Amino acid sequence: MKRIITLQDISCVGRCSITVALPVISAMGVECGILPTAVLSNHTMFKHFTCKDLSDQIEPIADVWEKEEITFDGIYTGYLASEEQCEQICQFFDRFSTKEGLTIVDPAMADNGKLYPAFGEKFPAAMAKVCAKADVILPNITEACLLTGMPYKTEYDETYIRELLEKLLELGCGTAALTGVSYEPDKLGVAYLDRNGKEFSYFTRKCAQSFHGTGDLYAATVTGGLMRGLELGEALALAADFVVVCIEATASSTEPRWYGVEFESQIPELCRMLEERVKK
Ligand code: PXL
Repeated sequence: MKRIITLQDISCVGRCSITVALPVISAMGVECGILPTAVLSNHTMFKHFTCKDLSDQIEPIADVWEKEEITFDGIYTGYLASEEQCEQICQFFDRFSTKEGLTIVDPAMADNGKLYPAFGEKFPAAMAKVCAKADVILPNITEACLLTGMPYKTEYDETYIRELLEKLLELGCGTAALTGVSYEPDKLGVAYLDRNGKEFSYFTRKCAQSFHGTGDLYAATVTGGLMRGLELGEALALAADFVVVCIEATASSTEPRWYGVEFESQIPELCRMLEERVKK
């Protein structure tokens, strides 16, 4: 069984980061180790939150893993707590990434044209350095603009998306996969470009409602799919299909949308979708 390590926060309530990555990746048949970078009462889209930064734990934990010769087939990072922590995560990549292993960075820091509340203006430049270490990055359009300095647009064409992808590759990552791409009102999807010029895109129907935490659910599912041997395009498509299934399962819920998507009831469906695609 493949083993990955995911570095992101624990938001105790609100279905994001580790509370999504751990159940989803485990259900996909991949061992999921965690390195919590901060503990929050809940994610920062609620009105109030506490945050205990765990930066001082990263190095001692990494030291022990090195001593114990613990290795990972993949490293997957999400929400990070500070600019300094981004620097520490870069060092973690230098210590633990291997030629055969995969590094996946979701630069979870912004959406809908805005940085998340806990971050200052300098954060995107620090996250850009983490992206430089990745085989695959998974930004949404807002994050891609903040990482590259491109203007944020809600209406755009394929030329704009291609330019964003090219600029993202200039950060130094192997493949840039842009999420939340939409050229038609009822379609939403993902587009990637790799260093060899390979292009790919995949679209699903666009759901009427949006929920918090879908980016984390998307990145966790991509990570699980890649670790189970799917090609990048297949893993991106599986994750897009699974997020739609989860949003549709959540749509009738009366809970506010910052409680995230109901992925729990859809885990059997994820396993079914995955096994069908792994066999092909
Ligand atoms: O879903 C991304 C995310 C993860 N972790 C924390 C967040 C957010 C988005 O707001 O606040 C703590």
